[in-house]
Amino acid sequence: MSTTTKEVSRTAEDTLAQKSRDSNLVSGGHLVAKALKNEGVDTIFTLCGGHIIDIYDGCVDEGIRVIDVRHEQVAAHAADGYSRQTGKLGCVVTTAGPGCTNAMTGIATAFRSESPVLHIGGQGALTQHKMGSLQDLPHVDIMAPITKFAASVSSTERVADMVSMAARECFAGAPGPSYLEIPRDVLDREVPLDKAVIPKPGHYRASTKSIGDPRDIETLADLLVNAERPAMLLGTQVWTCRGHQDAIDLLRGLNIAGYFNGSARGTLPPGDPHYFNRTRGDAFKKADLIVIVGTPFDFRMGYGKRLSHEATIVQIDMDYRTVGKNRDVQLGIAGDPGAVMRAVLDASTGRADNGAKRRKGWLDELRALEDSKTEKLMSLFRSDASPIHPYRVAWELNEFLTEDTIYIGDGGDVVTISAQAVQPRAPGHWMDPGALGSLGVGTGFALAARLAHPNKEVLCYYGDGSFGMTAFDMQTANRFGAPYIAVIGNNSAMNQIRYGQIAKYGAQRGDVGNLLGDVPFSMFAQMLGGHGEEVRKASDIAPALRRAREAVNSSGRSAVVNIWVDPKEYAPGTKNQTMYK
Ligand SMILES: Cc1ncc(C[n+]2csc(CCOP(=O)(O)OP(=O)(O)O)c2C)c(N)n1
Ligand SMILES: [Mg+2]
Repeated sequence: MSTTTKEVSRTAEDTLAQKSRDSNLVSGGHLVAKALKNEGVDTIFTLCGGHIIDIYDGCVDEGIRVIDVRHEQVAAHAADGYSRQTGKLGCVVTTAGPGCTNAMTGIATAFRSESPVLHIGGQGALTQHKMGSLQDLPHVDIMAPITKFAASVSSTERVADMVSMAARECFAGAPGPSYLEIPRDVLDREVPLDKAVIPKPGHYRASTKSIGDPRDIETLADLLVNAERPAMLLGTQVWTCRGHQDAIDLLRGLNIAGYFNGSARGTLPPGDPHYFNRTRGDAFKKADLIVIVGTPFDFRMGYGKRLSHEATIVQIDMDYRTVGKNRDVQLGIAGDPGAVMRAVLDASTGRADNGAKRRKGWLDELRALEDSKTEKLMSLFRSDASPIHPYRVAWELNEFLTEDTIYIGDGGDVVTISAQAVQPRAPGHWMDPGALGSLGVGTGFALAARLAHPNKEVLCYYGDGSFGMTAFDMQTANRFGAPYIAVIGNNSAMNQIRYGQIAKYGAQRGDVGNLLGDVPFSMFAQMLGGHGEEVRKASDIAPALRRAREAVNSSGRSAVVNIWVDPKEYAPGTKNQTMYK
């Protein structure tokens, strides 16, 4: 150690000693960490910057894990993913200016997916307000339209109070993100501990497990008990509010056909008598009662237009504003989906006849249709074609999943196709970007899922376009002992968009702005010390996946299986351009 270094470290020690003497003082960054701890946050995702370092120092004191990534977009997706996996508040901390703007896609994704994520961002000192300080931007104005709450903190005494306030806002109605800007001098300043407002854990929140109007519970119980052909669609909120067991009990108790989308995929495993997958459109045309739970009538639902006009429609949602939007409903309930479904089950139990037996024929009819639809897809799923058919990859992925594999889809056409085959085996084991459709979510989600569940396997299926967006944080996953299996459906293009271009402008002019070239991504994993391989034959997919699993488990490094798929094959939705309809 040189003399200068010694001097520096002695000075640092002195400062620390000084700090411990002034234990009645607390800085803004330490107040952030205290409030996060009180909120149950055990991990923050971040990329450093001079404006925010005092938060890290506070996290050291509070025992909060600091996961530093290489791009703020990944930090925000990881905070979202961590929240999805733990059921608690996710937290991303970014520096001022570009730190904030880089994280915006992740926050916007959480906004459209209704994930409770707190984004804390740095800002120039209040004393330099509007003077043109480094990285100064109007963060609050920028973040307001994509958050439930966006504010700046103007006094150190209020830092913890406002962190708690922003966190509370994340859980108002349907969850979502909040943004809190903390100017540098507010964050660094020390104030007497007894002057700081620190809401007491467990004393600044109400339960949000509302059942709505109790009379509506009775009405819905009546409707369900009397329905001949009921179908339920369970969406992301069912998982967000951890209402999956309530959903399962209701489906089983009343013998109802269940369909699942978004994060609710995996609520029931394939093979369960109440799990249906391929017949949603048929059920929605023929059902006499359709109950939509925790998912809006947005583009994924054809804005509600594809539901039978003869059926009685019931919508349950955490957001009052979502109920009845885009599509009339006969009954709307604003409340916690799990609590509502439990109350409806309770209200229908004990009735002389809950209609369960009567519905056997309806479920049998759907099951037969379901089986014949699967049968029709089998030739694609089993295809030996060369180049590899993307349906075959999807099928192999499904075969490969275990009860403990968290599956993440991040890509265009290949991932759309995978949704037809991949059926997660347990609740919470499916992650997708949600309604924002943001490519690049995969790496942050994978990192977060593995950190939240160190004993589970994480597999992310990427398109080659998506992989290129955020893959560098695979190194972060390796660095923090959170390795995962990356599978790439590589068609050397942004194929989902390319299809529409070719259809509209012809083959000659259709390849503009969408060809990516052939990249042997296996070498990327190898560069990071992990296992990587290229797959060009359908029969090689399964063994390659097994080797990747073994390599991740034995080396602690992420693996890449780069599968070359046929760029001329597309998903039916891509061919019909249904995403724009
Ligand atoms: C961040 C972002 N940019 C652009 C798009 C538009 N987009 C949707 S699918 C797609 C192609 C994705 O390519 P790839 O991941 O390789 O999957 P492929 O369609 O080729 O299977 C693009 C660019 C988007 N959804 N998100
Ligand atoms: Mg591609």
